[in-house]
Amino acid sequence: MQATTTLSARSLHYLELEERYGAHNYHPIPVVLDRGQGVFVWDVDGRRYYDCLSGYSAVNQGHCHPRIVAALQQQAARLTLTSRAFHSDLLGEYTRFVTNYFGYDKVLPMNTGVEAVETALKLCRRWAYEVKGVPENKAVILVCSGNFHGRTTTVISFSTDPESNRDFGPYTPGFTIIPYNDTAALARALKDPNVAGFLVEPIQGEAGVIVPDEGYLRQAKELCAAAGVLFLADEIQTGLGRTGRLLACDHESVRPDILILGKALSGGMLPVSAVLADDPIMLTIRPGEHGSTYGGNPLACKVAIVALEVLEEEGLAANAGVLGELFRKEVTALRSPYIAAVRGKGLLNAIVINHPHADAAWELCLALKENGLLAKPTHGDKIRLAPPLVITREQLLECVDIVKTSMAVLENH
Ligand code: IF1
Repeated sequence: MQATTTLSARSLHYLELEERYGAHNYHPIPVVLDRGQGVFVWDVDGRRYYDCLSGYSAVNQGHCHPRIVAALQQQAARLTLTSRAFHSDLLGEYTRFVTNYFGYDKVLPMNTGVEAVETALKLCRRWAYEVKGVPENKAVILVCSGNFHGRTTTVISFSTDPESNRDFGPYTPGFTIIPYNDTAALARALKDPNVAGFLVEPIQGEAGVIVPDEGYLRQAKELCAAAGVLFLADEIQTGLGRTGRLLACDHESVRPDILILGKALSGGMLPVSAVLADDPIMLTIRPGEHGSTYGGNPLACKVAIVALEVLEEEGLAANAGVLGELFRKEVTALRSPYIAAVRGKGLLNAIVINHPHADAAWELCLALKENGLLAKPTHGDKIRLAPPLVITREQLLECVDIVKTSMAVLENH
């Protein structure tokens, strides 16, 4: 039985506009949303859904969190952008707040996640030449197969996913790819004296929520430290409470040399990203050597302060830890023959579908949508389920019920 997805004339109208006038760089689930609040979003026909993607973990605080919206509105009416040609009161306030919040000397504010990743790569290379003494243009940064760090030309240069990098060459050199969750491979790669850094996702999100072995991050950090190599943690998706701790690295008490944040740093209001590091690394970039028009703008600073306050004051990391355990326990208890595995940490989880048809995960997502839950497959047979961290126990159990009900579509598929 195919999951029938019925679209109203109103929804079709918007899909047609996108089809006609928008680039075709995505294949979305066929639903047109026009409102969000907390864990819920509504489509243009007023149907309500649990948002189990959370804007790819950008709305950890829930859609349109009232305190964050109020901060956005108030600052938007006062001062939104000065450029870094001048100082602003909020940049000073924000830099103090965010460096104290995460325990680093300095922050370099950017906008999108991939801009922060690019910034971290430049910082790591600059440190390698100026501090470690790597010969000019010889710096190597280690990355993992299955990585996803964004879509700029340099970042896709070290992607192992053809969908991300086919026909976008020539690629940026200076990266060595090693297997994820493999400390022996890392140790071997670290023998190269030109290695400047190791860039890693504490959990690989896009690859299908791949959780490394307990101890991997700690051992990797120790190997990097012993080799005089920087440990760069991309916490853009795993950070900010998503996995049950403030940072996914906190599960192993690992302090990255360079910490990369994005997405929920603004609670889903606007692109805000950040790179944090201590002075010996951060001060290798001097005035005029890096920046961006909107980086550190007053609006972003104000919103980020409140988004981080909400995260802490509402205990969202702890909630993610408790409800994530419950989610994996309840889904496992379904004992569905169509679920090969459920894995994750906190409220970053994925269900691996076991079904002969290649489109089974997609069909299941269409059925989930019909039953009031939005999710999307990643890499074919995995469905990422990552609701906002404000979800309640009752709401989470209702989501599990929706998953249970929707599995029926796979029986006759
Ligand atoms: C898309 C994926 C998720 C990220 C990590 C950096 C970035 C991302 C760990 C770049 C962004 C987004 C991008 C979006 C879909 C989504 C995604 F499927 F692409 F991989 F979440 F898993 N590091 N991830 O997850 O941040 O520049 O986008 O702000 O490109 O389709 P960005």
